[in-house]
Amino acid sequence: MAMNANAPKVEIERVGDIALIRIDNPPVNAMSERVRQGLEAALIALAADPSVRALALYGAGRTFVAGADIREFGKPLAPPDPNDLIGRIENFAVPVVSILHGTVLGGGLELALGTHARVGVEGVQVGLPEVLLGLLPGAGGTQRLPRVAGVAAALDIILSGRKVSDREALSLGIIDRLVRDAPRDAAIAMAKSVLDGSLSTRRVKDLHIKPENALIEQAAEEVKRRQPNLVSPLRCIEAIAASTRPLSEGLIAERKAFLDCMNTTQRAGLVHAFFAERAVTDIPEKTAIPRPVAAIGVIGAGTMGSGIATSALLAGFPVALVETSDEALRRGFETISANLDGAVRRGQLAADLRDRTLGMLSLSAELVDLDRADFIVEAAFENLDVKKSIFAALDVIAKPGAIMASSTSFLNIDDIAAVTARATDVIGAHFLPPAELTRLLEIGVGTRTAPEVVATAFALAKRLGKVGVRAGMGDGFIGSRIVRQSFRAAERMMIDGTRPSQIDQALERFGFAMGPFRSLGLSGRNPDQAGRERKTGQGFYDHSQDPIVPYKPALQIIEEEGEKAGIPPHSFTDEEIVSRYMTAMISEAARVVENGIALRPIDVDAVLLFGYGFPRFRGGPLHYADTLGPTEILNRIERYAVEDSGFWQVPDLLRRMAERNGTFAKLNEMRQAPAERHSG
Ligand code: T1G
Repeated sequence: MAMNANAPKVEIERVGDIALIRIDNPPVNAMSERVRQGLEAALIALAADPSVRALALYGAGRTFVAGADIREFGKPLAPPDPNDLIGRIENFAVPVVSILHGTVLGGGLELALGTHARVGVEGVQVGLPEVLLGLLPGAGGTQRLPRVAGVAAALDIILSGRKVSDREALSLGIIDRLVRDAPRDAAIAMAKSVLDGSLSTRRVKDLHIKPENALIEQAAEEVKRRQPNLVSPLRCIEAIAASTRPLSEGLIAERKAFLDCMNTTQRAGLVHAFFAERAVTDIPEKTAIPRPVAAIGVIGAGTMGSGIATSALLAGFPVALVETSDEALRRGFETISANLDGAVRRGQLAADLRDRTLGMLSLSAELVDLDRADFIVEAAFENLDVKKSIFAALDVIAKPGAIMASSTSFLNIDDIAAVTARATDVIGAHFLPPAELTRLLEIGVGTRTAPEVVATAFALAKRLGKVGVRAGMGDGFIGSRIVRQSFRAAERMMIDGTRPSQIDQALERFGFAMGPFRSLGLSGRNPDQAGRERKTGQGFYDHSQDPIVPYKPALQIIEEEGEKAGIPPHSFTDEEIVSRYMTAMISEAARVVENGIALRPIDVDAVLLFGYGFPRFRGGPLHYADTLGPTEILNRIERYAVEDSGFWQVPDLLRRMAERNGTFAKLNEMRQAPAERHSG
C-alpha cells in the first residue's frame, strides 16, 4: 500500500539487545489514532521477541509527544485506548525508558508516566494542560502524576495547566535524569544504563500515595471561588482525589470525569479558542517574504506608546521612543520602568535582565531620531489631522523600506497613507491597552499596503508574543466597532432603568472578566471615543473606593434623565441583559464578517478573546452564536426592533444563515484565505 508521505510513523530500531521505538508524527508528534496503532503494533511485536532486554521510546523532530490529537476530540475514541496502550507499557516484561524533549504535554507526559524511567533532554518542558481545553488528563495523568510528584504538585500542575521546566520536573521526580544528548543517542545510552543498573526503574502504579484530604478540599474551595463558571477544574480535583485508590479504580473514575468534560460546550469553546489563535495566521499575504525588523520606533510616550515600547523591549528589540517634550518622555520612561518591574514580578523577565532591557530604550524629542528604525508605531492622539502631520514628517525621515504603522483603532489607514509617498509601507497596528499585557494586535491593511508589509507585521506580532489578526478598512477595524455596538445595547438598558452595576454583574456571571461599565471606568474612555474621561476617578462607579461601588450621583442623573424622557424604570433580568448585549455583539460581528473586514468568523472570535476579555470557555462571540443558532438570534433582533428599529437591524448574512440553517463554523471552513487578495 503506497504510504502517504505525511502518514505518522512508529518505527522499531534494534541496537543489540535494546529496541528503540521512534515516534514520527510532525509537527508535534500528537498521539493520533495512527500513532497509537503503530505503538501498539510495535509493543506486541517486541513483547514476542525474547532477545529484547530493554526498550527506549523517543520522538523525532522538535518534541516528544505533545499530547493527544486535539483534532480527534468530539469523535468516538478509536482503538487502542490510550489507557490500554500505557498499561501495556507499564506492564511490559522488560524495562521501558522514555526520552523527553521539547514540550511533553498531556497525553505525551501520560505516555511517559507509563514507562519505567523518564529521562529529560535539557530544555524540555512537561505539563498536563488539559484543563486549558476544558478537560482533565484522560490517560492516567491524574493517577500517576500524584504518585511520582505528590498530590500538592499534581494539583498545582493539573489545575494551572502550566509548563514545568526541566529542573523543576527533575526535582519533583517527574523525570529521573537530565541529559544533553540528542534523543536517539539518549535512548541508546539510557537503555544501556538501565541494563547495567546505573539507571533505576520503577512502575509508577506500585508507588504509594499519601492521602491529602485537606489539600484536596482547599483546592476545591479555591476553584469554586476563582473559577465558578468552569466545569473541568473541579473534575480534575475529583480525579486526583481518586488516586489514593488502586490504579484500576482511579483510572475508571478519571475516565468518567474526562468523558463528562469532553461533552461540554466549554470544551468545544476552549478548543475553538486554541485553534483560533493559530487560524488567524492564514492570511492572503502569507506567502510574502517579511522584511527584517531589528529596531523599533515608537511615537508617543503615553500609556499606549509606553506599553508598546515595553512589549518591544521585552521581545528583545532596541526601541527609540519619541515624544514632544522632555516632561512627557520622563513620564513615559517611568511608566516603562514600572512595566518592566511588573514583568519581573510576573516571571516574564529575569530580574538580572531588567536593567539591560531598560538600557535598550532610547528617548528623544526629535522625530529625526527614528531614521534607523525598521518598524515605527505611531501612538499619538486618535485624531486624523495629528496623525497626518506625523506621517507626513515620517515620510521624510524614515529610512527606505521602513514600515510606518498607526496604532489607530478607528481611522482609515488609506487616509493616513495618503499624506506619504509610500502608502505601500503604511499599515495599522492596533495594540490593546495594556499593550505590554494584552495579546491581541489588530493589523489594519490599507488598500495599498504591500503584501510583504502585512507579512512583516504578522511576523512582528509573533515575535512580540501577540496574536495578530488581519483587519480590512471600514468603520473601525474589528474589535472596537463590535464592542461599541454591544456597549450601546448596555447603555440603552441603563437608560431604560437597569443599573449599570446590575448589567456588569450579569455579564460577569456570563463570564466576562469585567462588565462594560466597570471596564469603561478603568479605561477612562467610552468605546465610542466620546471622551468621557474620568478625571475624578468617578463615573458609573466610585473608583476611589476599594472595592469600587456604584457612584450615586451618576445613578441619580440616570434616573432623572429616564424620568425626563418619560421612560418608566424597568430592570431587565440577567438573562435578558446577556441576551441583548450578546445579540448586539453578534449582529455587529456578522456585519464585520459580511463586509470582509474580518477574513473569517474565527478571526472575530480571536479579536474578542485576545483583546477584549471575552470568556475563553465560550470560544468567542461567533462560536457562541452557533450554540444559539441563526434563527434564535434573528428572532431576538426582530423582537427588540419593535422597541427601536434604528438600533436593532438584522444583518443580511444572518438572515441568509437563518434561511439555510448555516453556522459560523461552516463559514470558517469555506473562508480559507484566498491566495493573493490585497483589498483592505
Ligand atoms: N493536537 C493536534 N494538533 C496540534 C496539537 C495537538 N495536541 N498541538 C499543536 N498542534 C498543531 C497546531 O494546531 C499547529 O497546527 C501545529 O501543531 C504547531 O502548533 C489524553 C486528551 C505543543 C507547545 O494541549 O501547546 O493530551 O496551525 O503553532 O508554537 O489526557 O502546539 O500548523 O496547522 O502551537 O511550537 C494536550 C497543545 C492535548 C498541547 C507547540 N496537549 N499544543 O507550540 O506550535 S489534550 C496540548 C501546544 C490531551 C490527554 C488529553 C503547542 C505546542 P497548524 P503551534 P508551537
